[in-house]
Amino acid sequence: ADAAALKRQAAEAAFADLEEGINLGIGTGSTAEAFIRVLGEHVRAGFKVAGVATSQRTDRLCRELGIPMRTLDELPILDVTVDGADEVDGKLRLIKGGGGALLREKIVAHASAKMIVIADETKRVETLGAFPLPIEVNGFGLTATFLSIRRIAETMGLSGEIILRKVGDDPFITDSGHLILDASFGRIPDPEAMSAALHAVPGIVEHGLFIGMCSEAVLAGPNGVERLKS
Ligand code: DER
Repeated sequence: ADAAALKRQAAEAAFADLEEGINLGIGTGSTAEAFIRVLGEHVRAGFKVAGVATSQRTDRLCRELGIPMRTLDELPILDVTVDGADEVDGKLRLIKGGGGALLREKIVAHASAKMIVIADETKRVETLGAFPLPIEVNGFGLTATFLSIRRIAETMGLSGEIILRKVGDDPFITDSGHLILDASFGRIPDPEAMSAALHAVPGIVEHGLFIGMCSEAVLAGPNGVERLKS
């Protein structure tokens, strides 16, 4: 099955778990978009739901497809968030942020009783970190923040490129007006320590390590759909 088919299989499997009438956080990225299209079909067939988007891009697509959308301020307590991931390890720790929406994704996931991650099984890893870790940073004092991240990596015996994400020649700007540094550490043996160290740096707004947030991963592969539960 091709990548698009696997994304749709994971999306349909996740949708099957959803009860009618829930307050639903809706993720960002190509797998999340496959889920949005599945959700849109069911909404058109009468499925009741109130959606809260994790990005302007997701909000636009949901509204185009007729999914009733609310803001997180209108619905600050969500039942479930369905979102993609760049990597999932055996403890359901995630790297997210490939799509540049990690801050709002993490805020929405944190406001949700459950977080279901949907992905094709190639996202399943033994150790997080092959995918460059997205780090959302304030533009003020960027070089100082960069140096802090490099120092943290060095104390953990890690090294690798830390680059400013760009769109063409311009820096990528997130929905919340921040910049993103992508840190290629190769592997992150202690994600909890890395998360805590990054959170201690004032110029870092948030990072793409999601620890203790994912309740279930729905992974689609050539042999069907596998569910990993925490
Ligand atoms: O940016 C994100 O966090 C996305 O969810 C990303 O992690 C997964 O995007 P994909 O479904 O397009 O691979």
